[in-house]
Amino acid sequence: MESRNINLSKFLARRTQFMRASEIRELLKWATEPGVISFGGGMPDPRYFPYNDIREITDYIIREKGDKAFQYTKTEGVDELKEEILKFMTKRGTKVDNINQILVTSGSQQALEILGRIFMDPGDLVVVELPTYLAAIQAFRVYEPIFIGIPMDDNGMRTDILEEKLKKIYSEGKSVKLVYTVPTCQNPAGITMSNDRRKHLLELASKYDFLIIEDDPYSYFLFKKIDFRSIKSMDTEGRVIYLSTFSKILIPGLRLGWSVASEEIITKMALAKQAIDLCSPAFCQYIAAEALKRGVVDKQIPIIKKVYKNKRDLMLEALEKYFPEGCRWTRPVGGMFIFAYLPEKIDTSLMLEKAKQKKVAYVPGRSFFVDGSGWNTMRLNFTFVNEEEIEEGIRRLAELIKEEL
Ligand code: PMP
Ligand code: G9A
Repeated sequence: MESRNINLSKFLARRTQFMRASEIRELLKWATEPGVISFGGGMPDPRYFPYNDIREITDYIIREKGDKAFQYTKTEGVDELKEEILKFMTKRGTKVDNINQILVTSGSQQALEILGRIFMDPGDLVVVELPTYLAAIQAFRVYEPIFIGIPMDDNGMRTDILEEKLKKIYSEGKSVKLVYTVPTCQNPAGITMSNDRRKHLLELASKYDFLIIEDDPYSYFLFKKIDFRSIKSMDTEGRVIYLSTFSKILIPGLRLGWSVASEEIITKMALAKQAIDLCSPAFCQYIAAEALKRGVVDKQIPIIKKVYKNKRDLMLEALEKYFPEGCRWTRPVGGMFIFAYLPEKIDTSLMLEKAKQKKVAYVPGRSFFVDGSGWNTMRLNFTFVNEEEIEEGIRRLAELIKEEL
């Protein structure tokens, strides 16, 4: 067929101008090639995937439940899975009243997109942490909110600063619609918000009438005993939309996450989901339900946690040994990431091309900041690499940084 060059931009919807590639997804194109030491994407260590369990479960599902598992299913999710999620959440301290408060999504990433879709109009004020999860920014941005970044310290989001901002915003006759937070083992900073701050955030939500999105993929991997409660578990007004995922506690290949919120919110989310993908894969949902039922998830969590803690320690040691003066980094209490601040003259986005040549990958930090800062920062994932690669990878990075100084 004859091919002609068309002017595509003439056809594209306005919202496409707000679409940006995720730095993490871009990295995947080269960071997983042989020889590259990748501190890039937040990928689990594949050596610890429960291959045998999943093989047995898959056989069982095909044999016993194939008719349902190979079929379309409800948009809200397979009831059997939602029952298991309810028990799992309750056991972990967040009581869910009934399964109508749960929506199964295609990864929690889909929930982020749905929440942008149902809640954000152009110009709406949305609060996020500085830094925050870049793919949440990516999902929300197409709906054109105005982001307000709130700094963090070792106790998480500075809710005192948020309160000051809220006072000012409301005195100008405006209002905040949503606060998005990753309160436990934050991505990218590894910080966990204290209980006092969580309570304060809820008080502010009530006083100033906004919703909270509590995104929680990592609370399973807390390396030291910290007393914390999910924000959702303290939510008496139905203001919190809680998100979690099977990606880190089972396998990301299932592409399954879940949301917990009031029935009213879940109904709206499900309506949006219908138009996106009708339902999440039933086959995966039956596998996840069975994995919860058989205790595979409960078995995986402590195994993975131990491995990740050791890797975090190895990375911290290597950073101490190799990174030059003028660099500082977070000491994460859990999760998968260390966040490093380099001397201000270094632009880590520009430096990435050289890192590629040295076969070491990291995520440039700028995309985690909604205020345009963070050009001199980088996120280092410590879970995907093998233990023996960590020191060498950090040595390569340190060499690069010294060359830039
Ligand atoms: N939120 C946060 C904070 C994440 O770190 C991730 C994955 N890295 C996600 C959401 C999305 O995870 P998934 O779609 O695999 O459930
Ligand atoms: O592969 C992805 O995009 C998921 C990983 C998220 C992250 O690295 O934070």
